[in-house]
Amino acid sequence: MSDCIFCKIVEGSLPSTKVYEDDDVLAFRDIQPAAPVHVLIIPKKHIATMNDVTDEDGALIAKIFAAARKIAADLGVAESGYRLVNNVNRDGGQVVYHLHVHLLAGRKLGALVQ
Ligand code: IU
Repeated sequence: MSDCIFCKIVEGSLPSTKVYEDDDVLAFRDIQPAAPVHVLIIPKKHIATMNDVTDEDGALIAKIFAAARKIAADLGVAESGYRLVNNVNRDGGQVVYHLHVHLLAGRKLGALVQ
């Protein structure tokens, strides 16, 4: 998907501040952090939204959550706590159409929905 910003980050043609990478998953700092820790965890493979995840992606989704656990531990927020968020389509507030999980932490987070 050539005009996908996150695919360009995966390819390295756009810069990012990486916090985790393996063969299938990349995580990097959000450019507009909503909390002291705000990391986006993405599959390297282009999947537009959660609606496009298939049963074959089960191991990949598990890897995204495993990465979240590791990142939370590495950044020292596992015990204090963190929130994982996936926005889907317009009403969910999705802006970038490449599947991503927000990892938010570093302060007491407020209401889930505004
Ligand atoms: P959303 O769930 O699609 O609404 O979140 C997209 C996030 O991607 C949002 O928090 C942006 O600040 C973030 N982001 C980014 O980190 N780097 C970028 O180049 C772009 C968006 I475009």
